[in-house]
Amino acid sequence: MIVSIDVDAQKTFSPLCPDELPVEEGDTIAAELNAQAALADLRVMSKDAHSPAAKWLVDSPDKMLQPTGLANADVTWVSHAMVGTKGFELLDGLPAAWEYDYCIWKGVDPEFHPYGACFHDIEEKLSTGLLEWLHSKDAKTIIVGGLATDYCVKTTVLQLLKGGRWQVIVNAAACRGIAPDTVETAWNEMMDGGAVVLENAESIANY
Ligand code: VGL
Repeated sequence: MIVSIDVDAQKTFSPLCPDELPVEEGDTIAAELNAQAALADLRVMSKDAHSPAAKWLVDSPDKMLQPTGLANADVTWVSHAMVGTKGFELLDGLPAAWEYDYCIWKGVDPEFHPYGACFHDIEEKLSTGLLEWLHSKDAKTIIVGGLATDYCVKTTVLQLLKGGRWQVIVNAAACRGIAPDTVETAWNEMMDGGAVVLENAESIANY
């Protein structure tokens, strides 16, 4: 089985939500995500699904990335992907939520701010069910794209690499990142961990 995963492809991580976490060009990846999904048998999506009661929340981007002291939320972030808001929505051009074969909402608990789609917690003890689901479907190849390269895509890819003997391919054209230096480190970490990073869905089709 080939499985395609759309990681947090939400408006919050795009210029459509300038007061949240606007990743440059974050709103341009839907076509590439659809193209990689066309190569797969099954399609999964994850969403950040946060609460206004989140303990890691700060009121300004200047106060981001400060340690929180919480076990399952490493640093502070501005409000983003609050359930029911525009930022929570999937990018235009993607399927409706119910058209995916498996969906994950993460970061629902106000004490938790996970990055990867495989675990609800940073300590990676509380499964979202994704790894178990992938095993139950006998996944052989997993193609990943989404937002943001340097946080949720990276962590999801590293969790997938540890979680099974499948091949993990990252579609670079379907990813956008927050900051150039952390994006570069993220690509290196993913490749060092064993991920195959390819330019776009067309290169994946020819791989
Ligand atoms: C993300 C930073 C904070 C992501 C989520 O989805 O990559 N990044 N929260």
